[in-house]
Amino acid sequence: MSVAALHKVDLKPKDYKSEVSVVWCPGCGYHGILNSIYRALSELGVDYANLMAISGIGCSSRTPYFIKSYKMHTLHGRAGPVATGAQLARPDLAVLVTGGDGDGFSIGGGHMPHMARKNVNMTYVLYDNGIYGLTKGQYSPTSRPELKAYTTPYGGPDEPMNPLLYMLTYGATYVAQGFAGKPQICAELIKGALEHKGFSYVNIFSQCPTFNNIDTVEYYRELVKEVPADHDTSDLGAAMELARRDAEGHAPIGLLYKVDRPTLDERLHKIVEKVGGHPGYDVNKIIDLARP
Ligand SMILES: Cc1ncc(C[n+]2csc(CCOP(=O)(O)OP(=O)(O)O)c2C)c(N)n1
Ligand code: SF4
Repeated sequence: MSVAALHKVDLKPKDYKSEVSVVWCPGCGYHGILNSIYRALSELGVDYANLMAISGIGCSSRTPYFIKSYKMHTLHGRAGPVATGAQLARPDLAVLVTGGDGDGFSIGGGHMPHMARKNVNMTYVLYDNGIYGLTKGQYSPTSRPELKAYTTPYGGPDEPMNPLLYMLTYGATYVAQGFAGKPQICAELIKGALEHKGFSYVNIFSQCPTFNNIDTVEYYRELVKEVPADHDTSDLGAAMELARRDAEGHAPIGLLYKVDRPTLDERLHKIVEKVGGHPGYDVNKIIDLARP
């Protein structure tokens, strides 16, 4: 996140609520994630005049409506590229992307590697409920084959992908995982992600009681296990090992990986500086190059 947005105001979590009422089903894990976002913003003292919340399409992508900030509700799978544009145009803004597993890793899967690899200075919170919620329950890239869903009435024909392992492979500089049923941990992880300079990714397991009848709160409670206190968060190999899950199949929750690397806007700025670029540059010099 841009330092320009941090530690600027003294606001309570509720002060980040917009005037729009939350539309999610009762019992949806997204309520917990949203509250964790409010809490993280409040604890960091983020000035909402410098905050840009951007989403794709899905239940999770409704999040920006509920946050007091500048915002964009874009197209399915395209929140990341739109956010990259916003961040590069205004590196002083804090950019927060929210979206679902279908939005991020199905239709948006082509953009994920490049946001991470380029180390775009923004935070991506992915609400992972193992289903397409808004379109009434089709299986997603994180669904387990056991899930009998709308388009897979006999179960899924393939294995789920591993969001954490993908992001570690793509080169994200902050990779964490939470569970909506543990809002305190989620708030801490989102806070760390927002504070981090670089591409930060937080995967949050979240129950969809309306359409996913196997990834329940109880299932996730059994699934997750906190990252060991002695885990070295600068060790990529150790982070990948955790992401692959332990012998009992537990999914890690906590911070897996965090390193410092120059961000895309820093690198671009250096290039502009090197060539002496400035807003008043005479564009005719470039046009002249094309003359026969
Ligand atoms: C280009 C395009 N294809 C398909 C859709 C239909 N669509 C709307 S939301 C959605 C997926 C929602 O699932 P997910 O991204 O996991 O978010 P959730 O609703 O579970 O939060 C799809 C396929 C669309 N809006 N645009
Ligand atoms: S359909 Fe599922 S993901 Fe969407 S609001 Fe309802 S419970 Fe949440």
